[in-house]
Amino acid sequence: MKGPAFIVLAVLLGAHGVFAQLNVLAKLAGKQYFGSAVDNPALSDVPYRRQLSNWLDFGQITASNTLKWETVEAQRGVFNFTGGDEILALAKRNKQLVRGHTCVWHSQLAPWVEAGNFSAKELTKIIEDHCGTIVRHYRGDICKQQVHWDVVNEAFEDDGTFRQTVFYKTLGKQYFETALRVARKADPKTKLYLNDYNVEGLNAKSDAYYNLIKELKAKKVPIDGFGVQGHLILGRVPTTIKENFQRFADLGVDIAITELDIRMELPVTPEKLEQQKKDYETVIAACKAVKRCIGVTIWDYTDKYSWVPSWFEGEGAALPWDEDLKKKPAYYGIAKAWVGL
Ligand code: 9MR
Repeated sequence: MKGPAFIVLAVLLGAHGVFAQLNVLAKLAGKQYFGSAVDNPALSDVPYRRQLSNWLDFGQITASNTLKWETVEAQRGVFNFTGGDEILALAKRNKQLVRGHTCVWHSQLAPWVEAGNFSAKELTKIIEDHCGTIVRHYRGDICKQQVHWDVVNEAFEDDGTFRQTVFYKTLGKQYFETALRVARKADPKTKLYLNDYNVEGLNAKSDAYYNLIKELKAKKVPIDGFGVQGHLILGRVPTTIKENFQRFADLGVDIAITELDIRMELPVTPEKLEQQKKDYETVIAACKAVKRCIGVTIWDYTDKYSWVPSWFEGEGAALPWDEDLKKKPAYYGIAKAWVGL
C-alpha cells in the first residue's frame, strides 16, 4: 500500500491507538508480517506471553529451538512434536503465521545422525524421513498457519565454500535437492527457504547462495525463498542490503529476514540505543524497499530472553524491548522505517 491511502489508513489507525505497532505497520507497508522468535520455556512468563500474543506487534512466530533435529527426532524414527505443537497452538489462537525452523542443520543435530557413518543412500533416506515427517506434520491445509520452512540452515562458510557437514561430506550438494523436494511433496503449499547468517549484504557467502539458488531454479528444484538471519552488530550494518535483496528477488525468490537482532557491547548507553535505533531503521528500510522482502522476524523480542549474552561475552541488549519488557528506541526506529518517514 502506498501514497494517500496509506496515510489515511495510518491516521485512522493512529486515532485508535494502534499506529505504532510493528505488525500492523509492516502489513501497511505491503509485507506479510512482522514477527518474533520464542523459546518454549519463556511461555510460562505471563507478561512475556501476553506481549508475544499481541497480533498488532507480531503477526508471525518462530520456535527458536523446539523444532530442531536433536529435539524432534532425538532417536531415529521417534518424533517428538510437543514443543512445536505448543507454538503452533499459540500461533493459531493468536492468528499468527509460523516459520518452521529447521529441517537440515549441522548444529543441534541429533548425535545419531553423525555417529551412524551412514552411506549416501541411507543418509538420503534419513533426510527424507526427517523433513518429510516434520513438514507433513505442520501441513498448511491442516492448520491454516501458512508455515514457511527453513529447509536447509547455515550450509555455507563465510568465504562462500560449502560447510563440511555430515550432509555435504556424504552427499555433496545433492542434499539440498533431496531436502527441498521431500519438503515440497510433504506440503505443496508451504514456502521453502534456505537460511543463513552473514548474508545480509553483498559478499562471498551471499554470492554462494545466489549461485546455488540460480542452479536449483534452473534444475526446477522447488525453492521459494532466501532467509537472511540478520544477527548484526551495532554500527556495523552492511551498506548493500537492498542491492543484495534485489538480486535474489530478480532471481525469482522471496526474501525474509528471519532472526534479526543488533547486539552491542555492554553497558547500554543512550548513545548506543540511538545508534541501535538507526541500525534497525536501516535494515527495515531495506526490506521495505524490496517488494519481494516479505517479512521480518526478530530473534525473540526482549533482551530478557536473547541468546546473545550467553554467546558473546560482554555483549547484549540486542532487541527492541528491554529486560523489563519496555520498548527501547529501536522499537520506534522499526515503526518509523515501516512508515517510511
Ligand atoms: O536461539 C537459539 C539458542 O537458544 C540456542 O542455544 C542456539 C544453539 O545453536 O541456537 C539459537 O538459535 C540460532 C538459530 O537456530 C540459527 N541461527 C543462529 C541462532 C542464534 O545462535
